Amino acid sequence: MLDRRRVLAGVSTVALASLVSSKLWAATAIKPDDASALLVIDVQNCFLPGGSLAVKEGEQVVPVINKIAKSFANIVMTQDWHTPGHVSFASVHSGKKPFETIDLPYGKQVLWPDHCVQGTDGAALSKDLSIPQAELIIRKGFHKDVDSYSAFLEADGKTSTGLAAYLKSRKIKRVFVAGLATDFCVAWTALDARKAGFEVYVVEDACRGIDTQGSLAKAWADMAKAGVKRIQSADIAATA
Ligand code: VGL
Ligand code: ZN
Repeated sequence: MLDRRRVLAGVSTVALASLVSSKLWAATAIKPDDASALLVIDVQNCFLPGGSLAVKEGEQVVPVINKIAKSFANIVMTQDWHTPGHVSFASVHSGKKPFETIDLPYGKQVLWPDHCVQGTDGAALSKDLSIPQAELIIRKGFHKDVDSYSAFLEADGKTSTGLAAYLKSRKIKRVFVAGLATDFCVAWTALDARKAGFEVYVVEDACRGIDTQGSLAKAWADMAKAGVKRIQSADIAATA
């Protein structure tokens, strides 16, 4: 029986519920604290327009990262930092082209155009980043025969960059990951951060992906399964 009173009661319950949830939402905007760190991954010229491994819309992450950075007391940046002739470059494997894969002793490796060679302008961080308070820059991928998408562990799965120990000694419990590329260095960093015991958030609109052979969808699925939280920059409270 659906009389007028009952319909009205139903409407007001819905209205009340949405009011409460919007209030709750405002109250639960994420506030980075002293135990939180922002990890800014590989915002380097090679991955930006005109770069040798340019990520589509890569430049769009820069203003978003600059904005959220204001909410963090702790920020670490990373730099992909390869030797000339690095094993991840298609140019050193005869007959291979960029985006093809090969089997290396540590597993499958996607081959890339030459990029982020140590000391070159392509390897430099974007001049448009404005994060003077960043306290550490982790360079990775500097062993000629091993790649390192992750800021924590090289692709052999065992050589550490030292980042987990650094963050733990600084009493960091939560990491927020942003940068390039969502499906490689961001995702591998987020997954290794979970393995190292951190609470992990990936800020989706502060990242862009390469998306080769389904890599972007797979990365989000792997991250969801590992308990990585997918958020937007607007979910982060505006001040620290
Ligand atoms: C990256 C491919 C090769 C990244 C680095 O920063 O995501 N992708 N090297
Ligand atoms: Zn690389």
